[in-house]
Amino acid sequence: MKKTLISLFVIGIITLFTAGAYAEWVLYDNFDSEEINLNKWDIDDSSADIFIEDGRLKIEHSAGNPNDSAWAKIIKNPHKWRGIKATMEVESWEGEARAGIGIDIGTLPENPDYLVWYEMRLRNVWTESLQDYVPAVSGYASVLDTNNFEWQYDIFYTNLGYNKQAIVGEPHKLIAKFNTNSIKFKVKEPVNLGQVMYEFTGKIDKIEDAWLAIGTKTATEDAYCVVYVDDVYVLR
Ligand SMILES: [Ca+2]
Repeated sequence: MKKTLISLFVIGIITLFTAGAYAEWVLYDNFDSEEINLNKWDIDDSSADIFIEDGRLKIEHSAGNPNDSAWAKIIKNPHKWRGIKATMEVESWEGEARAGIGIDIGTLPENPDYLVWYEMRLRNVWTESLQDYVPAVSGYASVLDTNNFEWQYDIFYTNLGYNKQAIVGEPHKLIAKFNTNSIKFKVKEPVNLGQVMYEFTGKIDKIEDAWLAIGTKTATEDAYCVVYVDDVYVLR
C-alpha cells in the first residue's frame, strides 16, 4: 500500500514538470533573411505584395480587393503549436482594413463542415455612431462553412482595445493561445490591454492539417493597409 502511494506521488511530480517544460515560446521566424523562407511559410499574395524589408515581413495589401485575404501561413509543424505571438505594426491603412493572426484547428463536433476560426486583429473599423473609422484590437471565435469559407456566426467576440489608442505606427505584440476547448487573446505592448479567454463547454474536433497564419484583409473597395510583421513565436 505504502509502495503504491509513493509511485503515484513520483508519477504526479513528473507529469507536473513535463507539463511546465512543455509550454514554451520558440522563435519561428524573425525575418532577418534576404528572402522569405519558403520552408517556413506558404504565401497567399493574391491581394497583396508580401516581401522582406529591413528584417521584417512587409504586407502591402492593395485597394480594390474587398474580402480577399493575404496570408503568410505557417507550414512547419502547424499541428504542434498551441500559440502564436507576433509583433505587428500598421504603417498605414484606409477604409475597413485589418491585420492579425488567423487560426483553424478544428470543426464543430455536430457538423464537420463547419470549422471554428480563431482570429486576433488590429482593425480600422467603421463606427456608425461616430461616422468615422476607429482603431480596435479584437478577438474572435467564429464558425465558417468549409465549403466556401463563408462566415456563419460568431461564437465569441471581444475588444481588448476599441478606440482607446492609436494603432498606426505602434508595434503591437499580439498573443494568441489556443486548443480544442479554449482560446486566449492577450496584448501587453505597446500598452497593456489585458487578456480575454473563452472556454467552450465541450471540445471542437481537431482537423488533421491545422491552419495558422499571419495576414491582412480588407472589407471595402477603397480599403488598403501596409503592415510589418516581426518576431513570430510559436508555443509548443
Ligand atoms: Ca526581424
